[in-house]
Amino acid sequence: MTETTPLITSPEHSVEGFVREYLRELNFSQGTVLERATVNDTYLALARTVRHYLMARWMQTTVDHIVTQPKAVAYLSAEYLLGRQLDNALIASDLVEIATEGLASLGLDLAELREAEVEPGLGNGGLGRLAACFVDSLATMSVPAIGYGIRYEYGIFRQTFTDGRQVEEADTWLAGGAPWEFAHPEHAVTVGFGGHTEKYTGDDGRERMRWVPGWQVLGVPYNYMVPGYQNGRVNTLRLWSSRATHAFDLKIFNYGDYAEAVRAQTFAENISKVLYPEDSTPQGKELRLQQQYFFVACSIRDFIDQLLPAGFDLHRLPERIVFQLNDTHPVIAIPELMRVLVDEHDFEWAEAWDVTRRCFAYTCHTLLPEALEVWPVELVGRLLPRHLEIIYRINEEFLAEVRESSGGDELLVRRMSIIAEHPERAVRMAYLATVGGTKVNGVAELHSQLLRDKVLADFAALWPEKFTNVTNGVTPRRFVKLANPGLSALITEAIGDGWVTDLDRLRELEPLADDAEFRRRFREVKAANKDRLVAMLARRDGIEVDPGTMLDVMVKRLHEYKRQLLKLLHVVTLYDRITSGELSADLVTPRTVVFGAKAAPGYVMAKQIIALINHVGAVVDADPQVSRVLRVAFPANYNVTVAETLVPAADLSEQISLAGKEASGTGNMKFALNGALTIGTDDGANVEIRRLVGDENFFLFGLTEPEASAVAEAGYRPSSYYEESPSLRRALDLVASGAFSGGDATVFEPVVSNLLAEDRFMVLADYQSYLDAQERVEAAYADPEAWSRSAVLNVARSGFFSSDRSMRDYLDRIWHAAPMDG
Ligand code: HBZ
Repeated sequence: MTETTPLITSPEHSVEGFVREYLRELNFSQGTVLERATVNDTYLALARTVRHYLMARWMQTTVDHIVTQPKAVAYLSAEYLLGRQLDNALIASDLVEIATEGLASLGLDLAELREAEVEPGLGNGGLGRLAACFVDSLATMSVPAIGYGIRYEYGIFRQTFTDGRQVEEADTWLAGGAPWEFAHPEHAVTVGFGGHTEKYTGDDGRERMRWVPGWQVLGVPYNYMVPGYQNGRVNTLRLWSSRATHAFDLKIFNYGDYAEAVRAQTFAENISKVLYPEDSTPQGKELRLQQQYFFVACSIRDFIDQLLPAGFDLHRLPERIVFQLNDTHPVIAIPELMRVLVDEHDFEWAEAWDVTRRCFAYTCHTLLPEALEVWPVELVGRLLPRHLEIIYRINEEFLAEVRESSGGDELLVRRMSIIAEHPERAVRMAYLATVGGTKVNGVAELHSQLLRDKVLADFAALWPEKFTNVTNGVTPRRFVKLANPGLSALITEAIGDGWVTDLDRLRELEPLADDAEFRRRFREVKAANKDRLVAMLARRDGIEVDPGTMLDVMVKRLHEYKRQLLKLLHVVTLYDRITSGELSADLVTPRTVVFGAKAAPGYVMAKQIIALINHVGAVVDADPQVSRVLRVAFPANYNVTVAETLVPAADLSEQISLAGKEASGTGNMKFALNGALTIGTDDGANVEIRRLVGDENFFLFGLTEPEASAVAEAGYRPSSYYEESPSLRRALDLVASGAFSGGDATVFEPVVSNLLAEDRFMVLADYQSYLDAQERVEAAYADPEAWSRSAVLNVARSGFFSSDRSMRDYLDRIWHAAPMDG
């Protein structure tokens, strides 16, 4: 057993203890007094105080990992969309009441301090948020795990609207102070780029290769606490920040070229400067590949050199670690580990390959071909010449295997090659990940099936046992307990508080769906959540919402496949029917349609759709007859913090992607868990949600995946739907007429003509089915008792979608690692 040093103890878990600690922080760390403190000062002092309560657990967890040397999970993700840290730290350490009371005794309001925190938005959307949920679950389940990623100085851009159009602003999340991070420059590691490779003869007389990088940067680790929920555990999230190496600037300083030295610094720091805001169409930018290699090289070095005991036999590496690759962004880690083992640790190629393959597993998050990363060979060769050689050799040996097992099927060989030949020679990262890891998983049943049958079919035929599914999940701590305190209290009163870490227990609520008093209280909670949302939208966005209306919510990245346009066509159709007199406003269920969506800055169509939503919203709101029953609210800068208020207030959850395009969705899970009913297609995890909550508690519409494929195969003609449906024609004509663009018919012409000519995601094909489903929604909503019964059943039957369950599935099917406690 390793000897370890004695550990600190926590501050006293009482109001007095808390206040003492808080004032000490305010005075000693913030260097101010209450009378002079700004809101930000009081927030920072609070964050540091709460941090202190978690510190002993963090140190203890770290020591336990050192002492017991368990098999650990390293989650490699270019994104962590964390959301605010304070609230989560408060619930994890069970300090909410103590802090509320303690602060109140000082004349401070916890709610106000909480608002001062700028969320770390180090991710684009679902994939980044999933990583954040997973590290939360791993900590709560006492799994020895570490999250590795990038400490972007600027996270996802802040969205504002000018004339309804998206404008991006830099996300300066670090500006107000960063109380949750711990920089460890003493553990910085060096990462090489560029240069060349050369043969040399080792001391043992063997021929070897080595990489002589052309330039280097430092990776400085920043540690963040990942507190488990009231279980005494705190795991670590380690994000890397790039710096210039000392050697580099010293050399230049010695030449006396001060300006050049400073330039070098900036150059190095650029690597972790900004998160790329493209969520599904990677642009193949050189800096992006630098980011990817930077963080995985740092992480592998960190694990091997610092976290393993000295003298550890690396042949046994798979006993101590599994690296989970969050999509293809970290896949360059596979040739990097090969390089470390072969070039730096003298492994034979075959030995190294055997170890490497057992250390990695790959999660795919997409089905869109344009989202599959490929890196031009020219770029990889220039930036990472040794890695390109290694990739070539991996490919050569792999293709020899394919040739042999297929009896020399050269077509198959070409199809499966890790190197694509057209349109340019490029490395297919998904193929490299599939060849170089033990397992490949999709993120919902349908998605995993389609991966096996379509995207990676040749690989699934070769290695059927490599393919598996792990359906996504979300953390009930953040998305129920913290976001929906009213519902949480109601659930806890009914079934106790075990559900927070064992979400299947929500099943025990099922009988209460038939209890009128429970349903009444459930509606009361929903109404209070709507009031909270209304207050937030008024304060934050100056948007006025009537809490008495049905809240119909579509929040997610703006992408054509997600079909915000379908939702918008529903709005336009309602508007048209009311203004034309076809439909009396009195017969329409009053609703507020809420959109939240950021578009990738270079995605022109997505940005036009945002403008169209805002313009339709303005016209709808300006019409007194229509706005009585229909409003459109589009708060700018949708993020995790907004989701936490919006999701618990929703009545209707819009999950309307074209079947076969949304890998899973995780927003869909958050809404169901908070008692919204879903209107959705048979896509991603919607399939599983519907199966669990029951057909009668879900509004299904649209083509199925096989149907959509068949339509595409036969030749989809969107204009035929336009010709055959008067209602669709009127909606599209209205948009095309300039009715939502001050009479200027050219503004949204590209949107309409794209729908009529191409409509890649079959909006027009699903339009009628969607409208019919919305009519069923209206009918159901008219009966509050039946609606709330369905809503309660949605909650009761959605326990499966806890990310704790996802983590159990990863542990059993992929990682073969175990929790520390029990
Ligand atoms: O990952 C999403 C999927 O679209 C969604 O269906 C799924 O639920 C979620 C979690 O599995 N994918 C993303 O969010 N993807 C990205 O954010 C992304 C970011 C950078 C890229 C490519 C994709 O270069």
